[in-house]
Formats: sequence, C-alpha cells, structure tokens
Amino acid sequence: MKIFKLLAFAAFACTAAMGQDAIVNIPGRQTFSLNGKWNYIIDPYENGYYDYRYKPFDEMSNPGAGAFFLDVKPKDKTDLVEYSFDLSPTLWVPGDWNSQDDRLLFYEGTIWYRKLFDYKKTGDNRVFVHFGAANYETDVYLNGKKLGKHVGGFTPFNYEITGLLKDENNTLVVKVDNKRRRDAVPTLNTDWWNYGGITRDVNIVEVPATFIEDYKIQLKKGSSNVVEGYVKLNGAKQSDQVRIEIPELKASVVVNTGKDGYAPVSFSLKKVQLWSPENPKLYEVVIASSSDRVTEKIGFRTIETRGTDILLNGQSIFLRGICIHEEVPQRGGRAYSMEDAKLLLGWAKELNCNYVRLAHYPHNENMVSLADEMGILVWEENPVYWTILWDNPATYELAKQQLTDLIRRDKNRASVIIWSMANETPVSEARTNFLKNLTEHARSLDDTRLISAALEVHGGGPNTRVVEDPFADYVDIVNFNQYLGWYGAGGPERLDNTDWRIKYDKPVMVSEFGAGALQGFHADAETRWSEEYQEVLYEKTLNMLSKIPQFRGVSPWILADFRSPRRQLPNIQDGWNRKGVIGENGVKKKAFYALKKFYDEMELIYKNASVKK
Ligand code: GCB
Repeated sequence: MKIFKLLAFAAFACTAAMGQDAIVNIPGRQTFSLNGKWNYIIDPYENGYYDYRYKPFDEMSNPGAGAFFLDVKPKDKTDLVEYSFDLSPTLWVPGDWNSQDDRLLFYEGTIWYRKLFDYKKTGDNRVFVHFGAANYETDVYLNGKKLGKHVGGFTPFNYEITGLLKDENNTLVVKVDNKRRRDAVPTLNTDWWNYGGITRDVNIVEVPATFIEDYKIQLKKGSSNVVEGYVKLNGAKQSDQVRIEIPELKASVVVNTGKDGYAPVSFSLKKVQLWSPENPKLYEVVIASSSDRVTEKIGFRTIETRGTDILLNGQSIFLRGICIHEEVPQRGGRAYSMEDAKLLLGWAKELNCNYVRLAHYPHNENMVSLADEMGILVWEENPVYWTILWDNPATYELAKQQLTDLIRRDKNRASVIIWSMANETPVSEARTNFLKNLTEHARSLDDTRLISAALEVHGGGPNTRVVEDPFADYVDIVNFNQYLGWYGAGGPERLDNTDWRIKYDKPVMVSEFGAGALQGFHADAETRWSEEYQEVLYEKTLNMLSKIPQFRGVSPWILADFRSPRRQLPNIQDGWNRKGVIGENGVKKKAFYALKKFYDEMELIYKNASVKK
C-alpha cells in the first residue's frame, strides 16, 4: 500500500514537473487578467508545504492539503492556525518581491501568494491559468487542489482548470521559491539579482473545446517566399481543417490535421516585403479551425551566414548591439511591462542599435514583440551560465526544457535571429557535449535561426589573445566576451597593442566588453570608475576589434547599471554592477555617446558597401 502511494506520488510529481505545453500567443486569445494585488505570506521554513516532520503535505493522501489550509480562515482548521491570507499584506503581480517590500530585498526562499476571483466561462469552452513566468520553482493550487509544479524562472507555463473552476470565489494559491540550487539552471553563482516572485503576467485564458494550441509560420530555411511551419490543435476533435491566411498578401492555404491534431504547413507568398530594421513590416496572419480563430502579426525575413558574413535578407549586415538585463534601473526591479520594454529598447534605438542581446535568460514577451515592431534584431539566451553541473542528466533536462519553452514561445518573431546556448562556460568535455546536445535540440526545433554562445578567450603570449573553443565548431557565429583594460593586469593602454588570433572562417562577434563607471564621477581617463575611463575603454576597444577581419557585430556590456549582490564596493557600487552606459538613475554616461558615434559610422560604412554592390 505504501509503495503504491509512493508510486502514485512519483507519477504525479513527474507530470507536474513537466507541466503542460504553454499555449502560444496569449495576447491573441480571450483572456481575463489576474494581475493586480495578491495577498502574500513569507514562509522561510516552508511551514505551508511541510508538516513538522518535514513531510510535504503534497505527498499525503490529499495532495495540496498544506496549501488548502492556507486558503481557509484560521478558525476553520486547526493546522497552521498562524496563517491568514485575509490578514496578510499584498504584493503587485506581475513584479518581483524584492523591490516591493524592504524586508525582501535579499530574500531567497518561499513566498505564498493568493488571489481570489470569480469567472464564468461560456458553454463547453476550456479554461487555463497561464503564467508568463515565476522565479524559480512554482507550485500552483486552485480551490485546494494541486495543479502542478513548474521549474525555471523565465519561461511561460499553464494549467487547465476547466474542471475545478467555480463561477464565484475561486482561490488560486501559488508557492514561489527562488532559492538558488547547485543543480539548477542557472546555478548558485551569477552576477545578477535573484529576483523572486510572480514576475510576469497571470491570465485566465478561455479557449474553445478544441483550440489552436501552437503554430509556426515562418519562411522556410533558404527561401525568401515559401512559408513553412505547422499548426497543432488541442482537444477532442483533433482531425479538422485549418485555414492559414495572410489577407494583405492574398495568400492562404488549408491543411488537414491528423489524429494527433498536427499538420505541416507550406505555401508561397507573392510580393512579400521582407522584415528588416529599416522596414519592420509585419503582416496579420489568421489561423482558423472549425472551432477556433487566432490572429497574430508576423514578419518574414531570412537570416544566414556565408563565410564570415551575416546575411539578413541576403545582404551583409553589421550587428550594432547592446546587452540588456531584464531590469528597470530607476525602479530597481525586474522589467515586465510594455512601458518597460519601450524604455529599454528606446534607449537601444537612441544608441543607433539594430540589435540587442537579451542576457542571460529569456526576457518577457513584450520585449520581443516590441523588437518586432521597432525593427531590432534579437539574441535570446538560455540561462546556462558559468558553472552548470555538466555531468548531471537532470540539469541537462532543465536546460533543455527552458530552451524548448523559449523557442516555442518566440519562434514566430522575425526579430529573433540568434538562439544562444550559454554564457562563459569553462571548456571541458562534459560541457562541450552538454552544449552540443542543446544545439542539436535547438536546430531540430528551429533550423531557420542562427546558433551561438558567449565563449571565453585565453592568452597566447603577452600581446596576443586567442579564441579557441571546441564548441565554436558547432555554432553559426563565434561570439566571445572579453574585458581587456578592465579585468586583469593593465588599463586601456593594453588595447592599443593586442592582436587577436581567431582561426574560424565564420562571422565573429564580441558578445561583451565593458568597464565600470559611476555616473557623474568625472576624472582623468586613468582613474577607474570614472566616466572618462569607461569612455576611453570603449573607444580603444572598438578600434581594436575593428581590426579583426571576421568582426561582424558587438554587444557591449551593458545598457544600464543593474543590481548584483557580488558588487559591494562602498560609495561606488553599493550593490550595483556599474558597467552600464546608462546609470542607475537613467542618466547617460560618456561611453553611451562614444558607442553611438561608432554605430553611426558603422551604419554608414555598411550602407555605402551595399550601395556599391
Ligand atoms: C561577464 C558576464 C556578465 C557579468 C560581466 C561583468 O563576463 O557574462 O554576466 O556581469 O562579465 O560585469 O563582469
């Protein structure tokens, strides 16, 4: 009996960890927002999850019991009488908890959230609760029943709640735990703030009994007019006819889904205007089955490499980029809204960027939809950062799941051109295999985009730097991070006499360089932390990199100062990484203008070169 219970629990835990595939294009669906104020209980010892013998309530005969007790008024139950959501304060969702309550700035642990809501669905429609993301482990309970557990801090997930939903007085309880873990992705050690909480939108999504769960509508690899992709239905009526239409182009096709709800899609476009930074043209695409209809704006473009060139729609392009963390410095917290995206990408545009590196994990969806509209190319990154447990199969599965979910979410975004596998990972056989397997997986899901990773550099003598990494053989673009003139011996003068040895016949980009500067601190260019030091380092680095023959783009570190617990130098850092070209207060530093000047020049050079051709 005991064994049976254990097995039953193991099966539950397994499906829970995997979750259900997230529905794509939430803005294109019928939704009811659960954003707003949620009551919360800080639970560092996880009393709501474990009993006094440290046995999870979820493993008992009534999974979700612990959370259920948290739902009800203290006087109704004897267990956990110390807790009351009704008497608890509120946090704003979406949002990290660290920036909303002074007591939580450094908090790493469990917080319980509760939202009460009424919702009346129509007919035999189905209903899901969808989370844009919550960091890092999330257990979800509705009306006292466990829906599942999701692992991973930056990707969407949803649970079907059709059978549990009541017209009135629904209680949604969510346990979020942001404790760092050695075997997690990312792992214990990062250079950013471990913001916890329900950091992105929460929506109730209502769909027909059989609905369009997912689709890919993109140009076929190597073609500038053939659309290739698929549609996938979810529901009882899997075999159906689905029409895909682009009214503005008078293009359409009808496909028949099989018993698994899946159908490949292929059709050609006449006179399509290709999406580019200069002309970020998006077309309305309509996808309609016999019971569901979804629309989305999608752009069409090609991206490939040829020798050392990156070709966008067949034209050689230089990627004028900047790295961005998902953080609004003035607020000192996670970015989540369209307004936040406008601020961050607006700054990138002011720099004359045509490209951004969204570091070091998947950012919220507003960033990529706005990038589509603004014509900004995007690098998206899996949070495989520094010292992951390369030999642990479960860690690999976590990395793979997060990459899968990211590609599922953003595969229809024209702006996204690069999937990055990792950042600054130390070379070893286990690590290279790990990244190689991830790469093969990414290519199997999406062969239309480029694969890269931020690699490391090593010395090859006093004035030589070498880029040589076995993983470089598997990527389309060789990217590396380098901090000459900041980390290591010497200052910016080192940048005047360093040569680069890069043997790869591939485009080369520099995914990071930079220097710390406190906005408003002025001194000579030899004084660390001054705006002048950072400015000169930018000028010299850009000059040095321009001499690398395969140099096709750069994303300096970083757009704005960001919080990091590793950065504690008093009066200078005070908990902030100061490598932003914009200060924590939103004020631009001198390096901002040095970078913009370089980008204005590069834009001209590439424009003239394309005119000559
Ligand atoms: C790096 C990391 C980045 C750090 C940066 C720094 O190489 O990729 O996450 O924040 O250096 O400031 O040292």
